[in-house]
Amino acid sequence: MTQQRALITGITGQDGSYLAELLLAKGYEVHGLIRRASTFNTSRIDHLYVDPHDPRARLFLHYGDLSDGSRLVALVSQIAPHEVYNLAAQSHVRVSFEEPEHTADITGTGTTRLLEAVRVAGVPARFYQASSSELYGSTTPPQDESAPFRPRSPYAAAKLYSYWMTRNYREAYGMFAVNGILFNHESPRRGETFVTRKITRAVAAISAGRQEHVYLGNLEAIRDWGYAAEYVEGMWRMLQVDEPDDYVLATGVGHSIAEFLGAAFSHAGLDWHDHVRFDERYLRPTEVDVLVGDASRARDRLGWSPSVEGLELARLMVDADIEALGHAGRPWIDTVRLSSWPDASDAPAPS
Ligand code: NDP
Ligand code: GDR
Repeated sequence: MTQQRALITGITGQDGSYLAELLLAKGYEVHGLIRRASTFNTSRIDHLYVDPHDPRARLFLHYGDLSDGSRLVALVSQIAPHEVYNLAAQSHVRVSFEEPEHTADITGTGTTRLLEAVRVAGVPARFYQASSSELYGSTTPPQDESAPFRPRSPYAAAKLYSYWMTRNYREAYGMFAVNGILFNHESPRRGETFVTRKITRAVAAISAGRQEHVYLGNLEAIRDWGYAAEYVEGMWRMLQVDEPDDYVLATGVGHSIAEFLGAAFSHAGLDWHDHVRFDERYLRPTEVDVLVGDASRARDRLGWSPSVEGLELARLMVDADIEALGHAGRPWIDTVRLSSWPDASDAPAPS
């Protein structure tokens, strides 16, 4: 069988690291786009890295940026991937209100640059676009693939443009290009400024006596939180079916930030009311109040269904952050729970 090659943008992020693990375990050669930074920014994938001089190496990293279209054309031509996963983005909703133009350039136009690179390179790659439940904005839940989009932030508006460009390349050029409309998914590798990880890190620091309070914004918002390691399996499955389509991935269960706080703090024997303070800087000019997804299409057509829901995740993340504090803050590397996916159970372990 031909060696499958995948290109992942955003490989240094939460999802990129889990997806790289999953694809390596399935035998893929994995290529990742990384940004040059003044410090190392590969901590989430360092455990996967093998020196490229080693003949067993199957993970290769390339400098590039979604702002640099000619570099994307060169890389796609050189790698000739069978699958392209576009996970890179300015992914923080609150930050997108501070940097709307940059967010439009990377989270929006960046997708077009990559789609165009695949088209211009003439590579018949299947293309995955990281679309988001933020597209639904103020739409009443439960939200499925036919629910209307009402974006409420520069981030969501940029993702909406990417969503439609992905569909347009599918319809205009016959490209196998799909949108995964993913509801919030978290893990011990979640970025530290997203609310779940901010809370679970604070719980660990407070229970270790290193911190007293954590400052948060709106505690009323409801989110449908799933486990990132399970969601990357759904991404991969979207590219394995015969016909391209768009899919929601979600647990179908919503919890408020306050409920997540309750689960996380009580897991460490603490009462969140004693430690949480309000800071208006964490409010958004326009908030998304309730996101709860309906992933029936993914269940019926892809055989995908999640097994970890929000409050269980809160406990899992608290445990991981407590453990991470114990070894000098090194990132905690959980392994993808491959055992629940039958077609991956006999795959080799990541190198
Ligand atoms: P992260 O914020 O953890 O990772 C974002 C990645 O994008 C990082 O690898 C980052 O690189 C990279 N990146 C940022 N800007 C650029 C750029 N200009 N050029 C190239 N790479 C860039 O996001 P997640 O892993 O959580 O999410 C993955 C994708 O899925 C994102 O597009 C996000 O918007 C989307 N999404 C996420 C959901 C979630 O709940 N996690 C839900 C729905 C959609 P660096 O490490 O150098 O900063
Ligand atoms: P979200 O995630 O905006 O849903 O985007 P985030 O964790 O940032 O916010 C979730 C909710 O928590 C409220 N909140 C706070 N949020 C943050 N970050 N910090 C706080 O202190 C705080 N206090 C309360 C927010 O107002 C919001 O209601 C994530 C990202 O991963 C996107 O890239 C992705 O597309 C969506 O999930 C689905």
